[in-house]
Amino acid sequence: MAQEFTTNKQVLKFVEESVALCKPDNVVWITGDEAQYEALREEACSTGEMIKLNQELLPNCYLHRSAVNDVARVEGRTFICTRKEEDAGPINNWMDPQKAYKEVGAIFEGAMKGRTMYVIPFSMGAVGSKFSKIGIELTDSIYVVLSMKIMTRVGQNVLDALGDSNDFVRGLHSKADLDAEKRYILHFPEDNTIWSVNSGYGGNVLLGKKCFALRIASFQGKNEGWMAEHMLILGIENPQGEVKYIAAAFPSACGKTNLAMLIPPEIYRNKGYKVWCVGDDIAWIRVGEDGRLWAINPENGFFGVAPGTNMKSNPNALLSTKKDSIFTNVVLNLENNTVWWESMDKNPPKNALNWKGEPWNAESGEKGAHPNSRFTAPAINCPCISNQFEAANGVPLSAIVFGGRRAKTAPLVYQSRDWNAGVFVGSIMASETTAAATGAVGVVRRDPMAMRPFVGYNMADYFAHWVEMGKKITNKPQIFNVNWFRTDDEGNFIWPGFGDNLRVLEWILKRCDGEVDAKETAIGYVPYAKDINIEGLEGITEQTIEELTTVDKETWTEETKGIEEFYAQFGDRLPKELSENLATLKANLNK
Ligand code: OXD
Ligand code: MN
Repeated sequence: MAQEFTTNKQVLKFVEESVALCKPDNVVWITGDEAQYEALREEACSTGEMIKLNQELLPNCYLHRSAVNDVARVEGRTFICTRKEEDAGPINNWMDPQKAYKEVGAIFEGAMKGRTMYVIPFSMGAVGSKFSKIGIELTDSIYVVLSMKIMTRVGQNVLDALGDSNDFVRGLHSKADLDAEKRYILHFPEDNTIWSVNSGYGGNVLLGKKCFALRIASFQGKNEGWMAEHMLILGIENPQGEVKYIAAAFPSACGKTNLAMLIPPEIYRNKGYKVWCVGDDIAWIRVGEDGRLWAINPENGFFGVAPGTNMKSNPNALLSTKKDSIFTNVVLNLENNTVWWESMDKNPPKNALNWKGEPWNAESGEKGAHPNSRFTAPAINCPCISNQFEAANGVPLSAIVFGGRRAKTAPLVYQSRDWNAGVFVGSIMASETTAAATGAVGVVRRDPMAMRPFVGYNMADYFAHWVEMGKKITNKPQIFNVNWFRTDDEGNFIWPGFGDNLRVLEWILKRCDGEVDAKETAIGYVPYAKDINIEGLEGITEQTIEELTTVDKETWTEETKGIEEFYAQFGDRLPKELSENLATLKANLNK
């Protein structure tokens, strides 16, 4: 009986209506009880949905393979269903909500026949914190249940915290037939509702993540005066033991997880610097009573890109996956029943299955793991998880950082002149596309605040919301842009990246504290080469830093044309603060 879990009429109604639509054979409420999870793991292993890995080397870890046509977010099939099309804006796909409920409802009709519907009550943010939000996801996938357990806080205590309130997001997911032609990821921000059908890929089906914590939450944030951003949050502890926090937005698969968990270079470690990870993907940000911005990570785990994660690039992430984790679309090492992916180490297994489950050998020259293969790991496993990870009010932000993957244009780092100039900097972000979404890889596209695929309403209004927020923050963080990906004429990255990015973050914090001067350029302030600490860094000289921080007028003049084109789509809805900043940039470039 559902009433044993909650008497919340709205929750019961949502479940009943969804049962009537999807017609599952059974309904199971997820209580957070370990015995229930264990039974589900066993069931998933018995059907082949998951594979139990070596329990000595990887306790409580499992491998899952998605359908081969279902390996990434599908932006082309992701819709914002607002009553008015203009409220979804020119960047989002839009569908009329009535049409969406009807047409996609027909796909959900009877989709769970012969299956079980799982009811997952989950909290984004610590259960009961006033900054947290609750959702109920209904799904026919055990993989989703077990992944949601890692990525969010799940269970009876969430229903108890919700009580009789109607303030929860309704998420309905069915794998249906995994038919790519009938795959839809629909958001109804005006109804607090998400529908996802015909996919089993995490980014499309773990509804707490992109769908709720970014698309629906960004809409809620606009209405309620806060912000939901595609940002990592990290704390930098100096040798005196003071911790300062930075939130940073990068497009998908551009190294947010690596930056969030970075290991300081040796000379910093020796001095006593430490880096603490609060979150690697999403930040919910509010203005605190002290007029500063405070951020929480609403998630409970990491859904990280596996290839490229290794003991050099990100030991903390790799160590986070050593227990209680789920791997998706990686190589299965048949020699010891563990997992492997490209560049995990230099020893690909000889006897192995690739991400599709086919016999595979590295000598074939083909990749064994899918480029967007993932690990889903509990945040508490991370050796550098911040002691503020659960803090109900979050952490205060000293700086906001934007960054993209740009071979030329953007310098290693620059600081915006003020808040609105910072909003402009975020709005003009561009990056080369990656495998995290379906489509061509390596194409430069505008990805404002790294939120292009994730703003749940008109992006022009989202920019306006940033400008509005600026008026409420009396103690503003400074805003910066970084680019770790500048290349030389041979296409090699110039900046070493990874742990050495701390050298740039150190400059950023010094700027926040007014400890160093900077050079004014057309786009903002760049460092004097001497102020980036290159001690102990092989092959990098002050001259290299000079090169990395140049602002080339010609390239930037070209860039302004792209910005103008991008802005033109928003017409009159574009906030004047942004057109003014574009005009300033053009004037600066003409000086
Ligand atoms: C992610 C993404 O999975 O941005 O975090 O695609
Ligand atoms: Mn992301």
